[in-house]
Amino acid sequence: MKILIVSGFLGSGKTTSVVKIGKYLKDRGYTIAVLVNDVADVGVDGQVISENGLDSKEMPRGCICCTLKYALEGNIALIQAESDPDILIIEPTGVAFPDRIKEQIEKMDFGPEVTMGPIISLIDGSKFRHIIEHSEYAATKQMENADIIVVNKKDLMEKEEISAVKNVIRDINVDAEIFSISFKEKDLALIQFMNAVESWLGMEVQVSLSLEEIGSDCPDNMCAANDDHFDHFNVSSYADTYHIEHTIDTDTAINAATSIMKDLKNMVLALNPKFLGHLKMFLHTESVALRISVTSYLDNPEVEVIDTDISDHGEFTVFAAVTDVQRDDLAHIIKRSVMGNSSHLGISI
Ligand SMILES: Nc1nc2c(ncn2[C@@H]2O[C@H](COP(=O)(O)OP(=O)(O)OP(=O)(O)O)[C@@H](O)[C@H]2O)c(=O)[nH]1
Ligand SMILES: [Mg+2]
Repeated sequence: MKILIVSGFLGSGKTTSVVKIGKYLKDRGYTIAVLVNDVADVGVDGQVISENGLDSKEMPRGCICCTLKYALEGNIALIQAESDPDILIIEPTGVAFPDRIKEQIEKMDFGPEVTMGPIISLIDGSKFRHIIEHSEYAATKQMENADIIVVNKKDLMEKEEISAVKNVIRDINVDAEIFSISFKEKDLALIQFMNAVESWLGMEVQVSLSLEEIGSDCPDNMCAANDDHFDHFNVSSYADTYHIEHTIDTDTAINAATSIMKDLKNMVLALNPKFLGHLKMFLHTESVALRISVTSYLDNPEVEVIDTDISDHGEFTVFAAVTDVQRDDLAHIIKRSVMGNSSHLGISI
């Protein structure tokens, strides 16, 4: 089993790329599992990944780069015992430092069959300036030790901007392979990126069998101070799940979900007009699975309709992880935005 880490700040496109990478490698004949870590109590991305036909396991409530490191070891061991895929893709939270996760894994004793693949680090190129302005140290740290860096959302950038961003990244990490990609489009860069990932996966970098203890608590106060507040990006997070009582059609689902996310965004804007992060929602009814995202104060809700074979469980999850807003405020406004639209959905709480 080879382990591939796909990291990057909140909303940079990790889940979107994990689905693409996973499907690509699956088509190439590899068996794949995905381990996805969300900061809040209820995860969203595991559902999105499963709906896209990949085996996924979710680790909510914390960050695997620190507070959940023992759970990370347990989950990798479980995946190895249960399905032992050729490739395990790990999607950490948007506030994790991927080199720390790699370090933790290298200290775990899984035997010679478990080897490390590359660290891939994504950055939303269209918000590069904003992210660096807000959290230069942490954003830099996410890219410093990556093997492959992706300037994502190229479709939202001007050509000159792409080269300028790549130049800044080159100064941060002289060794990494750097790609500019849109995971929303089929372009040559995407094929080149997939080839690079596959060639990295062909390399045997054995996980050390050192008997060294798994490192004690985070040095330099770099990891999460607790489960939902991350000092280095100053991000708080909250998520809640609601049950839909009635059957609703696709249009109603899209309208209601978009309206909830618009209201939520406006309420976050009132608390922090320049917020960065990710507001996301996953809604599954009898007829449709929807994913809705807002990744900063600059965006409008983006709705993605996912073809689904999985039967209805009539639930939806609303998740918010944003900079410079209190967790209690997030909890409050998530509830308000859902309740304000509850007549469309027949929601029970
Ligand atoms: N325009 C554009 N949007 C993209 C691209 N890649 C991802 N997105 C969108 O960006 C939003 C966030 O994508 P995700 O894949 O959920 O990001 P993430 O990094 O997994 O988010 P978290 O797990 O919450 O940190 C979604 O609305 C995606 O559709 C891209 O290349 N171009
Ligand atoms: Mg994600």
